[in-house]
Amino acid sequence: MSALFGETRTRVTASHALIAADSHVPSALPDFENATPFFLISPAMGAGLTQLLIRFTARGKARFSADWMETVLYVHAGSCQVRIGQKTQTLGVGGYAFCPADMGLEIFGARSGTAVTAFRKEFEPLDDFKAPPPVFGDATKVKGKPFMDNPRALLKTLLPEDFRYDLAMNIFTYEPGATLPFVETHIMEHGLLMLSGQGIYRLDEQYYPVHAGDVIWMAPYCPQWFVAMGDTPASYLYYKNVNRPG
Ligand code: UGY
Ligand code: MN
Repeated sequence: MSALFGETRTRVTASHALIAADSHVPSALPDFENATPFFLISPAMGAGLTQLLIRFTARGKARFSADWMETVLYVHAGSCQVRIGQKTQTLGVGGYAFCPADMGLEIFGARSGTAVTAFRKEFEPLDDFKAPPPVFGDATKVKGKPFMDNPRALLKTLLPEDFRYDLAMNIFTYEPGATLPFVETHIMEHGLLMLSGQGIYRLDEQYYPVHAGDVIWMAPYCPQWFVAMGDTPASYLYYKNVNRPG
């Protein structure tokens, strides 16, 4: 969108935000080399998570040290290597990884043009459950399941459905015209990246045109609904906090 008259689709409210690519502003971090972080969702706006886009140039690397934060990341362009503890894996487009709290995470050997989205939150232990182990995966190999019996709205659940994990990362893909079946209003929070296609997102009382590259934050209890539009399927990656009492 032209900024000639200060226009953008970006909106930030107390219950939700739409961050369009034309309003991204880079940060810099000491453990990032040939890698630029963009903090698109963070506690600074009232969110319980941080959603970070990392753009790499050749041989880019980024490191998060071991602390109370856990990280789940998804590669949406290019390729890189990811090390968690003793394990290293090469991730291409669709590759993902979960790094538990108290473990360090390194991304290195990135190709120029690599883009990674990372969701980070403070880990919430649960009663007698042990800490969750690291995960590496490839979303292109995960089968989508019809959401509420609709084969035109497919949901891929990327992390194990296991009470040790207090977050989920999923991919929702809608055929043109398919919708979220009702206006969801729930205690869980979302961070979201539109991966492809376009549609209309209802957030609270507003209806927003959205397309690939847009980022959305939905606070707990933000009413939400989506319809895919256009000639191609619309797909989004999203984070959700799960498996813990409110
Ligand atoms: O998992 C979810 O809450 C999902 N159905 N929400 C959403 O797509 N906005
Ligand atoms: Mn939801």
